[in-house]
Amino acid sequence: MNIKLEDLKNIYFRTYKIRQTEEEIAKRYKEQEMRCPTHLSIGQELVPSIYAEFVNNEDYAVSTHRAHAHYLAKGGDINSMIAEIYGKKTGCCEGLGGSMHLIDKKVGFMGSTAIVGGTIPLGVGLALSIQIKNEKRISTVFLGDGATEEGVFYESLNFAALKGLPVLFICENNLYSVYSNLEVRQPKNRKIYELAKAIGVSSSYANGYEIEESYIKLKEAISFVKNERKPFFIELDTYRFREHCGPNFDNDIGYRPISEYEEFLNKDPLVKLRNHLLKTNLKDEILLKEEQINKEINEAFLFAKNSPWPEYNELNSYLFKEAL
Ligand SMILES: Cc1ncc(C[n+]2csc(CCOP(=O)(O)OP(=O)(O)O)c2C)c(N)n1
Repeated sequence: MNIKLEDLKNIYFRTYKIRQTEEEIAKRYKEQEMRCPTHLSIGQELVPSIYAEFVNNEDYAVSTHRAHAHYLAKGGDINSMIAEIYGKKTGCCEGLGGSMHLIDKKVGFMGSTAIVGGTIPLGVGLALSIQIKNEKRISTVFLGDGATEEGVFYESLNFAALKGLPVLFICENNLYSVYSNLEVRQPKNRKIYELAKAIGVSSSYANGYEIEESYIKLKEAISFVKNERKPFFIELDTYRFREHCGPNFDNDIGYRPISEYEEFLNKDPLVKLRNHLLKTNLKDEILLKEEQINKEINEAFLFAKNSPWPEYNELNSYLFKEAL
């Protein structure tokens, strides 16, 4: 592969950490201690893992209901994330938000919401603030293919193009919006990234299961926003292995063909990356690091379980920000 080994290792460890964290959530979900809905990214981890190679803590990012991968890739604190999912006071929203409301300002992860498309204008607004303050950082909006059907998507891209804002839109196209395939939601042969181009936002496409292609295209996209200080839209194909919301597999309900699911499962980039790295002379290092990551994840669950609940009377505490 035409990617430096050091970078490849970083990408793999990030992908592994996200996958294992979510596998652990799935495993423990039936204990009924996590009482909020959770949308897992299992199968979709490669794109945020590569993205993280080219941004730093100064750069902003916002995300969707499927936010765990983006939060962790951006360097978000895992203890705060798991505690948030457990509804604990030590969570990143003090336990009042749950899985879909993740935030870690220390690493520039500025939030996620359950409203499809809801964070698109927030990411554009962050880019406007960067422009006004003449800062070097960029803003990133993670969105799904379903969010491109919301009116706010068009308004936000239009505004970003008009003002020339340093914002990167990363559209993870996993083909589905809940149980509806793209084919029943958008006209045949429409390419989402071409739609962005028509609005005036430069754009590109990559197969999000091809490691090298995604690396090159994401690098180009981020360099463009960093250097040109203009918006860019990148669409990457991906796939989720589990149900839309929850820890289970839902292929039995018939909304997607098993053959399609198996096709993506067979080309799982995490497995591909791991096999590739195990063939190098770094096998011991890889296995040791995986063990460390597993330990970090287990400790995050212990931290969450042992953390206190928020007080009942704190329920309304964060509805309004106090006037300055
Ligand atoms: C404004 C709005 N409409 C509908 C919903 C219900 N809903 C939640 S997730 C989702 C699917 C979104 O699909 P996509 O943006 O492709 O993201 P994915 O779930 O595939 O990651 C829908 C329709 C919602 N939360 N908000």
